[in-house]
Amino acid sequence: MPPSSLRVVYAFAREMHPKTTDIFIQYGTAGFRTKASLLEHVVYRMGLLAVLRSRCKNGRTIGMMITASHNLEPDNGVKLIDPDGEMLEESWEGIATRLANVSDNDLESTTAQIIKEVNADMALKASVYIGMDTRYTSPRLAAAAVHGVMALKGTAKEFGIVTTPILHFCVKCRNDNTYGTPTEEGYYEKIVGAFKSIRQKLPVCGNYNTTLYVDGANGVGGKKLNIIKKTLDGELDLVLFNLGGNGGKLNLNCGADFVKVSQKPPVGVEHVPYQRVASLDGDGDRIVYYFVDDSNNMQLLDGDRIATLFASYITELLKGCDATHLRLGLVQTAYANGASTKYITENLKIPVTCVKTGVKHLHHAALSYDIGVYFEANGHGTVVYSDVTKSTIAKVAQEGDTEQRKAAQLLLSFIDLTNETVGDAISDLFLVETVLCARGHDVRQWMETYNDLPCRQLKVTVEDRNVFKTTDAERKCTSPELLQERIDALVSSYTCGRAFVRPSGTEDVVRVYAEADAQESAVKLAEEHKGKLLWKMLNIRLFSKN
Ligand code: G16
Repeated sequence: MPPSSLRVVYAFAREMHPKTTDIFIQYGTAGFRTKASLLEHVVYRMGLLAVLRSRCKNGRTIGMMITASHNLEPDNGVKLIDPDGEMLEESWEGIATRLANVSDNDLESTTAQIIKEVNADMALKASVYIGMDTRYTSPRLAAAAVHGVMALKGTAKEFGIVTTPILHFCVKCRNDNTYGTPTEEGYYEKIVGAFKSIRQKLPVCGNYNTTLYVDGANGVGGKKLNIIKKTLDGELDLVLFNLGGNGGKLNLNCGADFVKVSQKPPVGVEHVPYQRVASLDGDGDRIVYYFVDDSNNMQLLDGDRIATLFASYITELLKGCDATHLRLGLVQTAYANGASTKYITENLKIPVTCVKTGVKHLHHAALSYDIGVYFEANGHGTVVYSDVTKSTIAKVAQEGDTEQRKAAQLLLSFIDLTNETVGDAISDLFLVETVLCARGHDVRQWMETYNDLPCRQLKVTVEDRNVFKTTDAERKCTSPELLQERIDALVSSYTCGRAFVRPSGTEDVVRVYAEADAQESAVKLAEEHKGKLLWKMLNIRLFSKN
């Protein structure tokens, strides 16, 4: 494609997706997120960038997902997916931010500069897969994405409404046909097929009950489970709530983020004491479990619990396969409950790595293990397995003794059931159900493994969240000045106290996390931070050493 034809990049922008705001926007934790009305030009430009990324990857397919995941309905967002189904490489985030913020008049020249910088061969073909969530603003943004791809003569394929993880899966399959078929049906075939194959090997036993209630957050995940439900042949009886009808609003007082942060059950779900409930988020990439007890108190089984469940079960299977030389590790973030980290290291004896928030960070750290289990406490996570792991287990499944072959076949199906590209609520749901079924456990037995330290999470709205800088996997604040000293002073008066603050990368807020030995203390500690933070922001100059 000759550079002169970049004229169309400007023409499309000016005529169809003009930049109508000067508000600076940044590629954050999971792409660009803001009010949907501010995003059309950004999504168009990300269509351009996706084509360049595809050309830089020799024409391999790149994904573009239109979603603001756990955010409320008026927001939307866009993120790019790399050829292996992973999040966009971090070094391109700055390029994305630059392209999103230039004026329409500078768009043509900036595109030309970027082509030169990244050395994109414009003669190559380019392929971009586009998916969207159920937000009413998504179709318009998906159209802008297609126009961006067309403007640079790439080929766009639209998947319509899909969960974020389904799109990640399809991108991976398109570039690596050993992983599966790159269609929504191909995803169902792989995941449901693996689940049924496991169920044939594991009879339902003990206290495990095949009924599972699901809170669909009024988003796409519940809708897709409604399709899957019909194909489960009674292996799992899904009772679905919050599917988007009856005026239910996306993520509003429901969904994984609401349940985790507010520590309350969602609206719209019927509650029966001790019945397992899985709560998904708006685009189906996060999941937490909970139940209400007979005093109507909610007991949460969050991402940390799911991670420990997976890690302990995989450890058992590795022992069964006599393959304990394979290194299993767990990756968490600062939000991981201190009790879970203690349980993993002291009881399960599994190494733990702590990284910054954002699945991209967890995913990369997990790849350093033969088997890497990664989860954020908010329910975003999955498991990744190295090629050596897969070939070792496949060999045991062929050549081991009867017991070893049995364990290896179960582990191979467990691997097949995992969406290794990214955290996936649907795949995780079937994995959790597999482990509980294998152990014959109900939610009380799952809960008994360790006791969470009481914790509290709050949001603080500040004038400029960018003044907050952190280090040590976000466990320490380096800016504003003196803030960390104050946090340390506050925490020191609490038993088992721990707290941190960090700027969100998906919402215009600063997040506060606190834990302590008692619920009232955790709440008090978080509230104290909130108070201090606001005061700090209002009086920022008073604290400056200058
Ligand atoms: C996204 C990211 C997660 C992150 C969450 C909150 O989730 O994929 O890794 O934990 O945002 O991030 P922050 O605290 O920076 O706002 P989702 O489900 O919204 O895509």
